[in-house]
Amino acid sequence: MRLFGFPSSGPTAEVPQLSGARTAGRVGGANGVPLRSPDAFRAGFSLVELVVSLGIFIALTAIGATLFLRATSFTIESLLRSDLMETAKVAEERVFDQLFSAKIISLGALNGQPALTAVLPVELPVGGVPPSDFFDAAGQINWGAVEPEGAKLDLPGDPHRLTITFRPSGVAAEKDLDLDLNHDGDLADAFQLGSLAVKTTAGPELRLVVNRLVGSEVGKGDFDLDGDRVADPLFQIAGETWNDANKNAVHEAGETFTDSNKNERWDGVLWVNLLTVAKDRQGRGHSFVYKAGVKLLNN
Ligand SMILES: [Ca+2]
Ligand SMILES: [Ca+2]
Ligand SMILES: [Ca+2]
Ligand SMILES: [Ca+2]
Repeated sequence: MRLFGFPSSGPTAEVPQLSGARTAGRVGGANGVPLRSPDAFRAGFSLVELVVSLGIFIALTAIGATLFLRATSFTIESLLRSDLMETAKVAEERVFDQLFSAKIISLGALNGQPALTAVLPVELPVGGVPPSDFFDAAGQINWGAVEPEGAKLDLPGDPHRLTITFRPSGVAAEKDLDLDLNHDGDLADAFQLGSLAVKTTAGPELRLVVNRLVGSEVGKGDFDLDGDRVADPLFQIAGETWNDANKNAVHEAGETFTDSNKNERWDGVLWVNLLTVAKDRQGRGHSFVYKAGVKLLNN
């Protein structure tokens, strides 16, 4: 049976014929093989064939459309999740590029948000050959920041530092995202939503993870990002314990420490803990946690 066929057009075109009409066109041929008139080959298809063909066509179209929509939805969701991961990863890498050789000078709050301030080794003229160096004439590191006008020393009364902080721009509600972001078993909590801001003292502000970074829990502060029941602040300095004499959460020269690994110096790690969220086209919330640490050489 032909599933698909169309009658020829023009004056000789026929209307679809029923099977009974076809047999009327038969004539006897050699060896008893029935011959069909030329018109019989242009006979088209029967009404039953038409209905069956249409039914199959409609069913295949419906299945194809469903599969297409599911594939499209899956692709869009995958792209969103990939984007969430990528923005968090890029932010971590940009921050660590800056902090890899930095000296952390404070970990505190700026405008009520967690803020990390550091100085970096900067290359400055020292005279002679080579004409510039990361060390001064006495062999000390030139601590400062690269400002828009060039490398600057961080001096009392003339600060040049790098500050990384959280800039709030809205609120993310668990109920809206349908995600238990703080892993406490309910969807009743809300969090600040914003961006990671990176800025030198004189420089323009660079914003990362724009409007997708989750800050502190509204009314509570730090919370557990990854479900291990331990709070994960945006910035966290961990490592060997020390007597934090000036209470800035940073180990500095002169603050005594417990030298657990007996290498005669303080060993610490700066953790940057990021939680990113976004909603897909169907309104479903997605989240991604990215925690990474960089070893500090603060002494
Ligand atoms: Ca919750
Ligand atoms: Ca945790
Ligand atoms: Ca300290
Ligand atoms: Ca040590």
